Amino acid sequence: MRKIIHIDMDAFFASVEQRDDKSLQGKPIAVGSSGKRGVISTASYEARKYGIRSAMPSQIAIKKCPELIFVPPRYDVYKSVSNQIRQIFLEYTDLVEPLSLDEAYLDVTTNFKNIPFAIDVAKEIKDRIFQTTQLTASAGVSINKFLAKIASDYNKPNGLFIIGPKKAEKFVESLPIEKFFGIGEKTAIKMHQMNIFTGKDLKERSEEFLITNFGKSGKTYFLNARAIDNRAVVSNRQRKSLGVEWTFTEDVSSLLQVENELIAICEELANRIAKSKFKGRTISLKLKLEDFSILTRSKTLPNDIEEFSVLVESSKEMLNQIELKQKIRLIGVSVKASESVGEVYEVDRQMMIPFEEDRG
Ligand code: TTP
Ligand code: MG
Repeated sequence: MRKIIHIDMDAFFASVEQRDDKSLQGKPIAVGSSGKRGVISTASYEARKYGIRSAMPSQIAIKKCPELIFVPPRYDVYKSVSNQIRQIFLEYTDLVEPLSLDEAYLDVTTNFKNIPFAIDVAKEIKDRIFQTTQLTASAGVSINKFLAKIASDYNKPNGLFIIGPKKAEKFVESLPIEKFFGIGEKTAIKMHQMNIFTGKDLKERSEEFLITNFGKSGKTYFLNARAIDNRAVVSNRQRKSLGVEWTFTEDVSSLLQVENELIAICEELANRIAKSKFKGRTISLKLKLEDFSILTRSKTLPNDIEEFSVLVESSKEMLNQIELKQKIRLIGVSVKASESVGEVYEVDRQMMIPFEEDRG
């Protein structure tokens, strides 16, 4: 039986800002820009009471809470806090798998301090995080990643929740399917139409049924419904892809303007590929259209993609094959990793939304 902990900082960017500026404490704040195209990275718990959430357009947030205070992001500070908490994790185990700046799985089945109960490791880590950073984290403890992550979310903020081996199956039965790993909005709707609302409903369906209807994920749902998740905690994850994208200040229809931006994006991407020594052969072009729908095209080349000229050529070719019926809101190019290359995982997700905004 494994002992897995999932740690997730509370309202991470916002808590850092409130920590460093007393005048923001106890107030509804959002990290991001209030501009016309601004999107919120995260909101303080005070702001969440108004229904403000990550990824929400700032203009909508202001309508919900006119006194909302906007704070620009300071990634270097978040990154250094992220390093501080990572150092704490590494005092307990080598098996640390970061998912983003503020979140990680730890396998503490055996741990450097020989602490027998995982819940005690989690308590200690939470305390150490608070002493070191003056920030709170929530921790979930369980027998696998799937349940540990659900547990950390259970008593947020400053939560500590354990789903022990004996209670795991019952717990999963009562879980709404939206909480299952990999079940997003679309899949949830499909499941509801099949009268699947809880883990129990899911468990009553056969493996064949789930695979027929949900493909490979069906197998995962089948196992998870039985509280099984055999994924290992993997340290030093491989970076899966490297990409650059850009949101236009105004939606554009001019192909020339799109191509010019594509060139700038490929330049930036080529720089990043060179810096990180990233290796990949599959290049993808992504377009977000004015109705927010997303179009992607991919192409795999015979060799690792390094050069700017190759990036531009391939992405232009893909762009030209698309028949555009709408204006373009966002354009992005990314390269996917070749299977066998080892590259330390870096965190990009948080950077995405504000990054677009910074440039926009
Ligand atoms: P989360 O852990 O998802 O959120 P959170 O820490 O703000 O709040 P919670 O207490 O619910 O854990 O993400 C961590 C940080 O990543 C968050 O502070 C800001 C950033 N982020 C974005 O920039 N965009 C996003 O869409 C999300 C979800 C997070
Ligand atoms: Mg968090």
